[in-house]
Amino acid sequence: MAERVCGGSRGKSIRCRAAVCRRPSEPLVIEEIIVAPPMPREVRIRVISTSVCHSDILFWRIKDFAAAMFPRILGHEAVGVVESVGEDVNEVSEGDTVIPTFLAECGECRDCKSPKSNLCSKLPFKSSRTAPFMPRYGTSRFTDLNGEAIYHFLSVSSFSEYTVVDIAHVTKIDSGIPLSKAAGLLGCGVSTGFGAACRTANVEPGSTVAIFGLGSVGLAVAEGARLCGATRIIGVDVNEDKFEVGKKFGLTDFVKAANSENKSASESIIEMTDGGADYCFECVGMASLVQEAYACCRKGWGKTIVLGVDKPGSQVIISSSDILTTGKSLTGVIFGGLKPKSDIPILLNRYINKELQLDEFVTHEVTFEDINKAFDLLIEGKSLRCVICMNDQ
Ligand code: CXF
Repeated sequence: MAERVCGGSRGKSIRCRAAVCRRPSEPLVIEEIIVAPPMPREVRIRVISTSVCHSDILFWRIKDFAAAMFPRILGHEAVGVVESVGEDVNEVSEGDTVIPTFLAECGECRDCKSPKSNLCSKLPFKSSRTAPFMPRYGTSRFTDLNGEAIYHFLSVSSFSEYTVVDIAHVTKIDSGIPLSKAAGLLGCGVSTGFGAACRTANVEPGSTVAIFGLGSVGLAVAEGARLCGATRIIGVDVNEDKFEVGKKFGLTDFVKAANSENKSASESIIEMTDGGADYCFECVGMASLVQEAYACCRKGWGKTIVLGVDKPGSQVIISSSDILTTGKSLTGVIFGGLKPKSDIPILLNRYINKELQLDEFVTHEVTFEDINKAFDLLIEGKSLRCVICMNDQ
């Protein structure tokens, strides 16, 4: 029978609590589940804290798409401690502090070896299926108490006291660092925004930046742009309160999206910047906003970067003559173009050195039992990040 406690659990199944998504859009149910031991090249992690990101909400809601696989354990932003490792895992050992990520870095494939890509081709990111199983074996490590398999999510599934993650998706953190609950944010939101500004766009000092969507990802773009020396950082959102929040991450101006007056956000930005922003970031996941962002990036050298996750099948329309004659570029990026194992420790050091703001993204904290409150806060636009603290086991 599965063990309830961690001591001496290596090689055995663990019985623990998880917040299971049984049906789309319904509150998660805290229930006991069984977590199998890690297979070769896998790691079983005791989750310390986790947070809800908009992608969890997107896939929690989806009813009629192939990715809607239930029951499922969502969650992909977390920090934890290694409980045990499977065979052939040398990179981490029991007791190590780790950040799991939805993006892999095997370190061996052509992409991992190239500085130009973060898209590991050995364990590739498949957005349409959102990783319902362990990536190497195509099987689940979770079962409910009736013996039914529970699907994984984005190779992380952190809404559980214990989870199993492939070693290619695990970044070891220096255990000497006093661990902040905000560290898990480096597993998705903050790295995505920060990396998009600093790595993908490579924002230069003195540049003008426009950010569509001022959630955590958008504000992490602002934080990155601020640290790169951008002089004007314009935030676009439907919620005016976001300007005040965004000032501490470097926002200098605000444009209300869809603000009537017969003027679109892109028109306002073109006027404010005398022709368009040097860099535009779409952080919502809405095709119409990608078009808006592209419309207001500067001809000749403007760059638009898409970070937001839109509904499957959604299409962006840009005229081919605009593409031909404006010289602007448009690109999308996953995880801000960062390689998790190589770059998360660098970001963490910048945080320790008090350059990169991380704690400022955590606006709320709840216990695991209250995980559904964390969903509500994000859906209502009241939180940037709500950290869910697992109880000591
Ligand atoms: C990700 C979040 C998880 C789903 C795919 C997109 N965002 C950042 O790159």
